[in-house]
Amino acid sequence: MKISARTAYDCDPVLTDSQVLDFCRTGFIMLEGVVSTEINLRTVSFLEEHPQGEPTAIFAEEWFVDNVILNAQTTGIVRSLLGPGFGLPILISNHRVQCPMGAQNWHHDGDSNFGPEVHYLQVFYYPQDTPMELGPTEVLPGSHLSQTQREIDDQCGLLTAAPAGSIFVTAYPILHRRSRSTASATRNMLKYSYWRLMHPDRDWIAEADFDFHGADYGGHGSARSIAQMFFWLSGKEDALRTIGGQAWPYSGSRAKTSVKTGTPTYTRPKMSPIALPIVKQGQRHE
Ligand SMILES: O=C(O)CCC(=O)C(=O)O
Repeated sequence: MKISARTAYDCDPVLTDSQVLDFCRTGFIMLEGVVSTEINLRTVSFLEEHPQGEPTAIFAEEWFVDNVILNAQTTGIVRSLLGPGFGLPILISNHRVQCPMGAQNWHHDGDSNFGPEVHYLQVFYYPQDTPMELGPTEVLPGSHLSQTQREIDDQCGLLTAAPAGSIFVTAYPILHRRSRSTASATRNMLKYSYWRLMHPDRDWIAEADFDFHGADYGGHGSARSIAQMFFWLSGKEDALRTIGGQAWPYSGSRAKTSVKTGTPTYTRPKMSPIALPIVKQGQRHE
C-alpha cells in the first residue's frame, strides 16, 4: 500500500484493559525489533538518498508502508487506543543527526493538548541499532498527563536504547528529547502520528474480571488524570466522579476495608457517594 492522501485503516486490537490502563499511566509502549533487517536496511538506504527532515516521499514506497506504518504489532496497539478505522500518518519526520552531539531540551511537540482525550499517537521508529552512544530518544513516562514546567530540565527520563527495527508508541504530549550521543555516526529516527476517527469505546480486549473500582490508578498527583484518561478511552467519562483528596481513585482509597468509597458508577446519583474520603467500617466521617 502507498499513502497519497488521508487514509483510514482497520485491524484487530491487541491490548487488554490492564495494558490500556498501563499506557494511560506511562504514555509509552516499546516494541523491540519488530521490523525485519531487510526493511531496516532499505529504510536506511532510502534515508541516505533523502536526507531531508521530512522524507514524506517514503509513503509512496509500498515496502515501507506495508512493513513499518502497517506493522501488525504497532497497528494492533494503535487500533486498541484509537478505535476502529484510525487515520494513517500524513507526515513523517526524520530526526537525523551527525553524532556525537549534545542532548536536546525536553519538549512536547507542537499543539499538544493535555487532558484525558487521546486523539493522536506519536510513533517513533529506529531503522538502525540505537544504543546509548547514538543518543536514543529519552521520554519522561507520565509527563503526558498535565502541562509540565521547564524546571524538569534536570530530570532523567527513560532512554529508549533499542535494536534496529524497534518502534515505540507514545501519547502525543509526552515530554521527550534526543539524548546526548558519543559515537561518530549518522543517526536516523523516524517519527509520525496516527489519528482517531471514531468516538472512544472499550473495544479492545476486555478482561472478564477487570474491576473499574479496584484498578490501580496511582497515587496523589496522577491517579485522577490516569483514571480520567482510562474512562474517556472506555467511553465512560460520564461515569467518573471524584472530589480529589483521599477519595477514589487515589491509591490510598483502596485500603483494606469493605466500605466502597470512590466507586465509579454508571448511573448519575444526585449527590454522588463515589468520592467520599475513606472511613473505617463503623466510623463516621466528620
Ligand atoms: O531525535 C530524537 O530522539 C527526538 C527528537 C524529536 O522528537 C523532536 O525534536 O521533536
